Amino acid sequence: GTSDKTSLFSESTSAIVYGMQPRAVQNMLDFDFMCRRATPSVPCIVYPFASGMHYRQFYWSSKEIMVPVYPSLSKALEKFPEVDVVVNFASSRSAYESTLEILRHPQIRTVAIIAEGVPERHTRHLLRESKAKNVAIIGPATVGGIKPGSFRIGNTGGMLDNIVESKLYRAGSVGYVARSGGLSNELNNIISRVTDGVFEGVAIGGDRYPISSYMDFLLRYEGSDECKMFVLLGEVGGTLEYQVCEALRSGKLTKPMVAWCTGTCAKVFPYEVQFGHAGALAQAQEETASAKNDALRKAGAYVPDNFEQFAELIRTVYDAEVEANRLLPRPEVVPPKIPVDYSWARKLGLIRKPTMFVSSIVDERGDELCYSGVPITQIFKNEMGIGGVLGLLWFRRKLPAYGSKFIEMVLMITADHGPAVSGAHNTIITTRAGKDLISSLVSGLLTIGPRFGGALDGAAQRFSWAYDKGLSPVQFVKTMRSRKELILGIGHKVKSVENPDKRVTIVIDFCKKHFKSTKILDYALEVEKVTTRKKSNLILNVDGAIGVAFVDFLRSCGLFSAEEAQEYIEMGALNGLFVLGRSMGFIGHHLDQKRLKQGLYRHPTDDIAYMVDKIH
Ligand code: Q5B
Repeated sequence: GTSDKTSLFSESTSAIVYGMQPRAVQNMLDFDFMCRRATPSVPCIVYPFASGMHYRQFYWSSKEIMVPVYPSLSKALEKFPEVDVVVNFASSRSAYESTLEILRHPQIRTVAIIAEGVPERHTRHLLRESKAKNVAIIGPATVGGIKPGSFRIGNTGGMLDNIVESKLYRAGSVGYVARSGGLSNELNNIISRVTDGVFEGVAIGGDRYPISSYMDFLLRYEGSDECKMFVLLGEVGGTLEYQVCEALRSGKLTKPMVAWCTGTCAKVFPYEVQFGHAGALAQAQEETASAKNDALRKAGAYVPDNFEQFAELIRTVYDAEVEANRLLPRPEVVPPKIPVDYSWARKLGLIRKPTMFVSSIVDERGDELCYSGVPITQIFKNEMGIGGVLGLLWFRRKLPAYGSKFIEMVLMITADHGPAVSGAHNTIITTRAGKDLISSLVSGLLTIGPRFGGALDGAAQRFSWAYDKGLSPVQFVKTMRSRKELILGIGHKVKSVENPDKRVTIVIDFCKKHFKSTKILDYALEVEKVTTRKKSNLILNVDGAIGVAFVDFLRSCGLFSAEEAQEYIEMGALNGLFVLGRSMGFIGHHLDQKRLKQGLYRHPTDDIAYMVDKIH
């Protein structure tokens, strides 16, 4: 570590990240942990768009920690008086205003501005303000900088493996300044390979007028005993490198410097070439990379002939310093391991874990939502309809057209049967008690069961069982009577032989016309003949007709094995058809009551036989 007074960052630097950048914050915390810092460098985040103070979860190694998010910078600074750095991730539109706000707080000594494209008149104003207040500004248009072993600004230094590879978890002896954040990563890499590592590195930013110059940082490095040599990686465009030449000549900078300005190839173009950065454009001969390289060389810097020789030259200068006992290589340390992020490790195929859930009907993760593997656009293109969708979601099959039609028919005929039935009645009472749509619907649905609307599965099970057993209709009715069991699917409160249920006729006619077999339906109609002989309302009712017809469909359509067909019947899939269909009606009744503005219902007491005994 360092207690260097000239340094902007130390291993106790505390910084606010301004803007919602959870990835960058996590990167900073991971770096901190790797540097064996005692505490994380980001005690809080400031996000002006947050609706209130809240927390976000981050990792400190494998432990989860909560980092507070404040909408107001002042509040955050009040809470954390030790903070003196702000990493400003505000967009180019708001970077200026937010930096001015940051500069109003004397607590802040360093600001990194990440945004690219901040207007020049704004950066000039920020330059004046920051100089007047003696605040160091890094940027705009930069990843920032890094002080190995102490502090990293945002994403500087790249991914964790890069941090390890470039040994940024502990300080070396080489201080560098660069224009570009991208190239600063390259520098980290080069310097770690050919020397004992980076002391501190800053990318001043690629804009034409970065707020801080190379010299601002080089002078700090000059003042630090731990920084033994400099590396400068300049760029075509601008004249900042001449300030460095001047300082080398005047003796303001005394440590050995290896320098290179990129963009020497610009001279092979017959016109001005704008490189990646706004500032990377030579507007005069002196702004070309070659002119600046020549000047640096003349001023006493070590300048290679081309970029390929840059690394070797750094090595040579470093070795000479070591040889002359002016530089004692910093010892190597083993950094603590940072756990790999789960999602990252999974992506790389490094880990596997048993899943908690299995699901086999819908996959929404890809480009397109798929029902049982059929993309939603296909479903519409092929006009699969509600019946087709239900087939995919309930039975994981592309049903034949007549199967889809059958399902749609079932949903239509079960959609409603008036306000008097148990379910609609419940829905109406619930609505009139002032409840919402879902409560009213659910109240109605909860009445569906063995007596009302929920006899489809029971009918399917019993009739198919009797048929498979070879019981005659009379034997079946007798058996059920001896067991004291009602035959589900038989009987109706109001429908009878004299008042037949048209819905049942519709089902029978459809099945007779389209199904490959109607054996169970035929059997149920024979049973009906037996039961209606006893009482004319003991007809095959709508539940029963649909239930047995569905068994015929499952068994004869050719898409299901006998076991699969049986499984769906035992699972209780068929009552779902009534539930789904009747939901349309219940919702209708709810809306109807609302529309009619019906008040709270109370049942008349004269309609209730009170038989309450006196307790003596
Ligand atoms: N008996 C439906 O009964 C009802 C018998 C039976 C043998 C039977 C009754 C029943 C089975 C369940 C069923 C679905 C409660 C019905 C539906 C949707 C709906 C509704 C709508 C819509 C009607 C009189 C005599 C007694 C009984 C005997 C009755 N059922 N024997 N097997 N299944 N069925 N539910 O009129 O000797 O006199 O004591 O439970 O399939 O829910 O519109 O309303 O769309 O919303 O109250 O269509 O049949 O007759 O109970 O007084 O019985 O017949 O043992 O004999 P009732 P009960 P006994 S469709």
